[in-house]
Amino acid sequence: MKSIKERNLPDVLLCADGTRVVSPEQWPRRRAEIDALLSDTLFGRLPNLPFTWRCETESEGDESYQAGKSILRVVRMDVTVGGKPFSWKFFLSLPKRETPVPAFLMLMFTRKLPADTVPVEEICDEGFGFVGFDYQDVTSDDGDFTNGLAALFYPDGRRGEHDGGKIALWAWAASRILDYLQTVPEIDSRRIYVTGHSRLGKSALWAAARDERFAGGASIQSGCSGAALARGKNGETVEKITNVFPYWFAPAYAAFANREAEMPFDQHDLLALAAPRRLLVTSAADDAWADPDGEALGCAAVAPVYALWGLSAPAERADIPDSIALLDGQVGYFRRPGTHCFSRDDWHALFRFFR
Ligand code: GTR
Repeated sequence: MKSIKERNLPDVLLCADGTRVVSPEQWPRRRAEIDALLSDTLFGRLPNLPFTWRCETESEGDESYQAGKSILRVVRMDVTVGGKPFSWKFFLSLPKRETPVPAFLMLMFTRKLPADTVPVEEICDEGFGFVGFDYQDVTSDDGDFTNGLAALFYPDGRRGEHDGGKIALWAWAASRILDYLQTVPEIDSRRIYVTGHSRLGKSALWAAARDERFAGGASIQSGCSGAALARGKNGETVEKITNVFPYWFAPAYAAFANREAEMPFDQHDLLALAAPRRLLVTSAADDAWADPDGEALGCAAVAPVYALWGLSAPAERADIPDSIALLDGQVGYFRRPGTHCFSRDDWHALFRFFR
């Protein structure tokens, strides 16, 4: 594997005017620069339109839900953006505890509320609340910008070069649910972590990056344009991803196909926007398309940022075994054997890391 040095990454601590960030006090300025870079060139900016939100409980589970250990609530989110309305549903599963619980907000691949592809009962048994929504309930996973939230932001269904794509819209939806979660007494509002798998791992990283009310995030095999470094990447590349999924990103991103070395950022910049909050990156050993080594190096490359606060991230290693759990720092890295999937083992890493 190519080392961090060999990849010639842009210096995450170097401001555009040549000043170097050496203290936490200086970080917000650099943070704003990175946020602007990624907003313009990677995920895109959503048009700055006024919005409102309100939530309505649609149903509550009965006493037998999870053998009476937890409560279940299906909630409808009603938003207006630029005066136009749209609604979608999400669900909460919260263990009955005396004090507010930390919670995971998951962008999910299932329309079933409550989801049966996620070990919700086990998550609650571990003392975490679980909140989930189906990403395609927000807007479709394709190039059609005339449905759902996309239609509110882009009334004619068209986008400019730097406009936000579907990932930006899914992340925006996660932030609206976070607005509501801040008001839920059973949840500890200072400990809400956003997570998702693959394309939704990329979206979770962008949600955590943009919304500092998230106490952190966990990307599960987010790969290309997620946690994996673009320079020196194996498997999927900027060219491949922007050919097949141009609508996930700002149209401007495609200009960097086969020109990764010229990008003004790399994916450690995305991870840096989570600092100094908790960040977990996970890989599957057989997930060559995502590039597990590139994901591990992304974590190592963000270490200088976390070091500003005296916080640690996994150190760079030349060889990484198929099973490894580096879960003691403020940035964690986890790899397990097997293929591309948000598995039970990945959840166990989340429990250990966010406990
Ligand atoms: C793949 C895509 C990946 C990843 C994955 C997924 O087809 O190339 O970047 O996002 O989809 O979301 O499952």
